[in-house]
Amino acid sequence: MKDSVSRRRERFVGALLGSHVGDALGMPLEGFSRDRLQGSFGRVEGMMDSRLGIGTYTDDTQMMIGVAESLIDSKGFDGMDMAWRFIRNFDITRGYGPGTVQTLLRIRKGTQWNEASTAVFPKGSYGNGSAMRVAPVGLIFSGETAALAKMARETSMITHSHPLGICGAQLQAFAVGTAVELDPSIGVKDNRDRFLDALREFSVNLCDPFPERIDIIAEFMDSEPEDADIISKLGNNVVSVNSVPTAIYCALRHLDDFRAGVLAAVNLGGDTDTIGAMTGAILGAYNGVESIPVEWFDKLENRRKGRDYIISLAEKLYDLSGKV
Ligand code: R7I
Ligand code: MG
Ligand code: MG
Repeated sequence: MKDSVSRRRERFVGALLGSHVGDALGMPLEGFSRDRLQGSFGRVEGMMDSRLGIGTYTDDTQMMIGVAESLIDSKGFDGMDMAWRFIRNFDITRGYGPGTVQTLLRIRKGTQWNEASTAVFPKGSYGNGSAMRVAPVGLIFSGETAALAKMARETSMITHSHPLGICGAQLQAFAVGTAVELDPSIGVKDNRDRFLDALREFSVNLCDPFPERIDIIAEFMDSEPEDADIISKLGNNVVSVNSVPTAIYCALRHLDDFRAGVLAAVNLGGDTDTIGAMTGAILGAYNGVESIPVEWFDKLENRRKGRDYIISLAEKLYDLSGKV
């Protein structure tokens, strides 16, 4: 049996690579409604080729890399440094949200990192762009709820300063942090209950309608909702409140089965790469990198800042955790 240190390190790697896997699985399908997806492909069961190539990540993983790089090199949060990581890594072909593009352009032209996010939306964006990249924060602050919430807020402020954008990032970070803290040997049923209890307690401090979305997730756990129900009650689009709870639901439903969870997420259609990435981060944090199917692991893009680089970032985050 593996010792708990190496096991925890594998779970950090699982979270970051789990995000890459979910992103790459969803990338060819982003924007397809569930019905169009079903009509075109039937049920998706594996990684498909697409415009960027099989196993390639999008803005979700590219920005998560920026969050991790900045936390590691700054040994904590430095807003200007993180913003510039986003700018230096930026590759438009990976498919960025319009608000994020405009915000990063502003910062590049000299606006302060915490003043640029109203570039497009006067109250800041409530897209899911700050939740999709936040897994590193959940990992290094797992078990430290106040610090996790503060750090998730700060990383969100760079591009997503709307309260709903911030709360979405906080909830996703908390889900990743909770997943990495739970002991899988306790059993999936008990862990699901513990996870839900933790989410309920955490969501009390989040803006509406996040708390009620957690209640819906809990109700869904006691039933077998159809995809149409999940989409109508939790959502599957680029808005944070209509995607973070959906990813958490998919992860909780398949808590000990990485493959089933990310496939459930991607097959809902809509913002498939992002809901896939967020689900993959949670499930990778719970189950570890070994839970990622080998045929998917082998297909992950491994050029500059690809799979091996992401693994090295996860290991550095592990070394940093508890020290910031
Ligand atoms: O959140 P963001 O970075 O986009 C992320 C998405 C993911 O699916 C990625 O995979 C990538 O494809 O893009 O980009 P934003 O532009 O900040 O937000 C996304 C969208 O949410 C916007 O284009 C709007 O449609 C919507 N939105 C808002 N609409 C009205 N008012 C976000 N904030 C607002 C708002 O305040
Ligand atoms: Mg994307
Ligand atoms: Mg997306």
